[in-house]
Amino acid sequence: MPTILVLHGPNLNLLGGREAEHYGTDTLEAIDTRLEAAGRKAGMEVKSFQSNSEAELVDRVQAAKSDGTSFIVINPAAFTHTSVALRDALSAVRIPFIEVHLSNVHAREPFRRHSYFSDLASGVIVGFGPLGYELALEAAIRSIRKANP
Ligand code: CA2
Repeated sequence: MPTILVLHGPNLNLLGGREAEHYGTDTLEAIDTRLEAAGRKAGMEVKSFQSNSEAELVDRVQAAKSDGTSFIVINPAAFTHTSVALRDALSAVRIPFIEVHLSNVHAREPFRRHSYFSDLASGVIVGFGPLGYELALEAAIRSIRKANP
């Protein structure tokens, strides 16, 4: 069964509380549960991992190289704008990935417009709130099916 890894960066464990105007009202657990169900329906396994630590995210991406992960959906959160280390990890493992942002990063502070990931990503989804993860998962599922007819 193909496996899709969903990675969430720092502070996304706080979803569902403050800053609902930017990030919506769903908890991360609710988002992950929906993604797992959508994956099951498509005959694929969805594994989710959140960390506030850059090192743990780098380690998880490296582990994906040998744990059967076919595709990664990632919201690097604040690391989007800072992390060469996470970018290098994604580049090194050569697993296709989609970058997701809940908020429209282009309509916020200028520093949020630059991403260390977008040029390596298969695609980028911004501004649709939690729905963005589901759109990314659907794109990942289609891409896996296309590669394995
Ligand atoms: O829009 C997104 O998904 C972001 O990746 C979210 C990051 C932000 O640094 C990026 O520029 C855009 C921040 C995630 C913080 O999440 C919170 C959730 C609830 C309460 C406070 C923070």
